[in-house]
Amino acid sequence: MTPTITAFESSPDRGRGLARDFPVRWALEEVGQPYDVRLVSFAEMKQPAHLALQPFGQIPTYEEGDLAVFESGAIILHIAQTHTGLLPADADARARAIAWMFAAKSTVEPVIVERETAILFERDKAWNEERLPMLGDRVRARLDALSKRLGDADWLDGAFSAGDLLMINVLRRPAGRPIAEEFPNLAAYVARGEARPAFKRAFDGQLAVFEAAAN
Ligand code: GTB
Repeated sequence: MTPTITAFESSPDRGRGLARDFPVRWALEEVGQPYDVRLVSFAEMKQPAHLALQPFGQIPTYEEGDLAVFESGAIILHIAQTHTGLLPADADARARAIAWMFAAKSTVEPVIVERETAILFERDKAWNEERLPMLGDRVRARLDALSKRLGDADWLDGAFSAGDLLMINVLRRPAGRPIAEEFPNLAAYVARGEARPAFKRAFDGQLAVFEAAAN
């Protein structure tokens, strides 16, 4: 059965692959699973039909027959567990790859999102100028640890996995990327992810939606 995901009708990221439908598209492309995309407006996301799928009125969602899943990390874990290509077959290696998925979403992403919020929405606050360097240093501390663990490996733990997919997606965020680029191995890691054919297909898919909405 072909799954359906939801995405912004007109993404505020202007087609840069920064909204959270993007890693879901990337995961689906990695495993070769065709999918449909239902585009939703901001108003539709707050209506009962969408809230039944996503209680917080956000994208992305994932529907497949009777199954409806929300939260991009949970959707990607479901895709990875029901297809081959994003998680190792060996149980221990699989547990470690899932740990990297959680590390991306709950250890690295929060410090980047906090910096992003300060840059985008708190510029007018009296304390912003004083707080920004501290938020940058918090991101830098996480990425320093990540850089040390990655070392000169291509991926975080053996073959490319859903853990790499989520980590690279997080490092691409505008408040993280310039700091990631201070670490040559992390810059190369992000570039390796972006060079994957599945990444490119996912990127082109979301860009086509933005361009169609803009014309
Ligand atoms: N934890 C949830 C998940 O991972 O699925 C978070 C989902 C989420 O934040 N969705 C956002 C959303 O629907 C879109 S991606 N927001 C609407 C709302 O809350 O009303 C966040 C996002 C939006 C825009 C950009 N951008 O323009 O660069 C980047 C990321």
